[in-house]
Amino acid sequence: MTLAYIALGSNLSDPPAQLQRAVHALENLPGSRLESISSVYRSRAVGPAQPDYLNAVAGLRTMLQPIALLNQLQAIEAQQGRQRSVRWGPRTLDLDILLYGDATLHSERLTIPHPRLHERDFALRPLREISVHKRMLPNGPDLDTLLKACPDNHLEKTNISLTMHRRE
Ligand code: ROI
Repeated sequence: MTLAYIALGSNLSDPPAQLQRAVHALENLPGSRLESISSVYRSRAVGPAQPDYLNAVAGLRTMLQPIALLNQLQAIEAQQGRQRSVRWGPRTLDLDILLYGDATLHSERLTIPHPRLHERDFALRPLREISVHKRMLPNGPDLDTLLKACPDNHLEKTNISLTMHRRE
């Protein structure tokens, strides 16, 4: 089992409900166990003008290989009405693999660690909140160092909380 960290983001169609549905979907992935979920943060959109985002990060212990995990995450996005029309446009749900254990991977569909993690405080802050190790990135600097160098997206912790249901 590998501990993967997944970023959740939404800025359309009731974002708190989108994130909660995504948490339930992650809990039901085959060969996986949802281990942790961060607080929910509000952030200004990076990219074209659009509504603010809600973002969070989940820790998922999984037997799925990275591409199989990506396929599962894209199926959840599709179930929640994600349309991939506009690049960097608003979305009902975005699920990105940030880290997969300490693996590095580079293929056409998937790069791990996530190639823009270091410039996204809306992923770094919730990741730091739930990560078990401070030094997370394979061969990279620790999360505090990355956060200090990261652009400010007016990140705010909200009091929205996401619920996990343990299956056993
Ligand atoms: N901006 C913020 N603040 N949060 C996101 O999750 C997010 N996701 C995206 C783009 C459009 C790049 N901007 C974002 O995919």
